[in-house]
Amino acid sequence: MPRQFFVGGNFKMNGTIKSIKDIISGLNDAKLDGETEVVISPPSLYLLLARENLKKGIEVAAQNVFDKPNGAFTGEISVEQLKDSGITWTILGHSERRTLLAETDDFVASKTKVATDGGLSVILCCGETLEQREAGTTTDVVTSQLKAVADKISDWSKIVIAYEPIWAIGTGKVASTEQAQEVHAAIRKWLSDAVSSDAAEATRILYGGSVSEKNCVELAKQPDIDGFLVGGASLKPAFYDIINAKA
Ligand code: G2H
Repeated sequence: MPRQFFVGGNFKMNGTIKSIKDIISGLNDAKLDGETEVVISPPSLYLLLARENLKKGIEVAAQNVFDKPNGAFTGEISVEQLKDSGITWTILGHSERRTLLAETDDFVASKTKVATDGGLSVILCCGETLEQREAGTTTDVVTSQLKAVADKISDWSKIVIAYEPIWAIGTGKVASTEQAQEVHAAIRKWLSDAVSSDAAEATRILYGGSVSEKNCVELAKQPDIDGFLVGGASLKPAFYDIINAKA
């Protein structure tokens, strides 16, 4: 079965009630490729607003979830609360959280397990720094981030992997199509070796890092690139072109 093209919009810590409503009404009215699965991820404060205003068929993702059930965890949001609000996805392991908030591979894996066990789908991010790329350790870094998850879960059917080289995030420096395809193929091979050939065949692997309406079409032609996780461009009408990259 061919893998369905997937485009996620990671708004990060951007937006206001007005600007998010504007983005949503733009998406509701835009002519979007019906073959592409689309998920948007506003800041947690605006998740419900997004869900209530967005048309059916486009899903909403949190940018994080905690790995414990409801309780005394100030500032956190649970899987149960997301599901109660109609939020069906969460991003986990974004490099901004790994770096700025010191999230470890193990913590990301624990959250991924609790999220998928609880019925959420997960956009699981991985990626290397410029130093790691220059040292030739990209595949080792990325696969060890993923191995931490494989050590805790065996069912990858609710996971979409997002490969996001840290040096390409928000910098305007997109990975070349060859660089991206090479890592995506390595991730797929790792899935085949470490999880199963079925998981390797079925799991979507997205590219993220300065994706724009200008570079998306070439990237989308690569055999192991199954979509994008889009940051800055997801706040603009360019997002429609990225959703339609395969059309
Ligand atoms: C990478 C990406 C979205 P941007 O973080 O997750 O952001 O497209 O702004 O580089």
